[in-house]
Amino acid sequence: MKTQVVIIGAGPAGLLLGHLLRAEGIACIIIERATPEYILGRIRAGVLERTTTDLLHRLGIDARLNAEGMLEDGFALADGERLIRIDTLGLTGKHVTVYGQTEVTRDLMDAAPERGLEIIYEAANVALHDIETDAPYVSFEKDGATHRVEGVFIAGCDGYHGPSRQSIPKNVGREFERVYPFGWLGILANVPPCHHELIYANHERGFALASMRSKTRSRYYIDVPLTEKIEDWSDDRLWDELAVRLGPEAAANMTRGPAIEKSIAPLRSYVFEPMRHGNLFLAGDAAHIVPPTGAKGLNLAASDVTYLSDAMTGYFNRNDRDGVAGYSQKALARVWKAERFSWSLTKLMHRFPEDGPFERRMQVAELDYIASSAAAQTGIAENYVGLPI
Ligand code: RFL
Ligand code: PHB
Repeated sequence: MKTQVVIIGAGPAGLLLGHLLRAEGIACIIIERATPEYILGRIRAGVLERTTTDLLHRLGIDARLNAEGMLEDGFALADGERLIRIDTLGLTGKHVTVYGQTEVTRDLMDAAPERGLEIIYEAANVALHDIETDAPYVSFEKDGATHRVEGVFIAGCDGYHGPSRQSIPKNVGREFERVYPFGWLGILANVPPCHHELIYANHERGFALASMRSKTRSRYYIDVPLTEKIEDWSDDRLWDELAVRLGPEAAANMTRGPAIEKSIAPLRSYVFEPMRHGNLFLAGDAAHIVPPTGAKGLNLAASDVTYLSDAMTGYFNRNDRDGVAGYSQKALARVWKAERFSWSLTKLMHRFPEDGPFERRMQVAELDYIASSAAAQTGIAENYVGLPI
């Protein structure tokens, strides 16, 4: 098989890129290891930046987003005593939208056939070849046969563990990494949210987040040591812990219910530079990971593929090579700012085991400063709604 762009991975990065390229008449194929059901079963992001919703509007894949997405005017930081409200709408003129990654992915998958976007699911042993040449290709196995797809470019949208980044020789790239000493234990339940806006809490027992998917479905998280086992967290134990960490007001409004999903995700900051090697381009989690505290992961995948589709469109439709040459640098400039924001909010809102009384006082002072300063709140709001693309 021959195409223009071979995309590996049908997560948000790969699906968005595929649609953006198809909208410009560029041929592409997505090769995905898992089944659609498996991908849709993963509960991940919940908050979309304006930049991401703008992209879905631009693609016209927004009917459900418009009907079901919840526009949020702000969110709160809880410091154990009070709620510090960050009025994102008032401070930046922008909302964020609560609309789950599962729903975004489903909408993009459903729109694929009518837009001529081919997705090959359940492809085994996906491997990249000759990425440094003008004739790169991807091989995979399916239905007992080995297949080969040739393209001008390969887009590695296969997440943190996928083969794309790993096919880049070790000596040409540089990794930057910070691993955190805790994970987030998340629960999804069909109960109304305890508050109309998200609450990020720094309590003496640890971090908690009250989030939501709709008016009848809530998503909550607490941080736990990485040694913690999910079997040790009954629903009751988790609800009790959430009630303590989120504080009396949220607890009073919290409706408990059985978990429809419960899992622990490790936290990591990671960047791989450069995001291009030869004719392979990395996008989304394949190139970088942020801790979820800033709600940036999916949104960064969306900004990467916006840059990448513009670059590839220039190459194929206007014979302009500057875009592909500048992709990595342009994407990384935005990635690093989101890394900084996610890392700083993680540091501010979590109790690190290695921290002593000095670090704690720093958190208290910073939260107090944020509570009293419109300038500080504006900085947080501007990053939370998403920096310009
Ligand atoms: P994905 O979603 O991991 O998709 C990669 C796809 O590649 C496939 N793949 C392969 N395909 C072929 N061959 C192989 N060998 C392959 N190996 C892998 C995989 O099956 C998969 O389908 O990466 P992508 O597209 O870059 O998207 C990134 C986002 O998924 C991620 O950044 C976010 O979920 C992060 N995230 C959040 N982001 C936000 O913007 N807002 C949030 O509120 C938010 N909350 C979260 C999050 C991530 C979380 N977890 C579990 C990591 C909350 C959590 C708990
Ligand atoms: C979520 O709803 O899953 C969510 C929301 C905000 C975050 C992280 C996760 O910062």
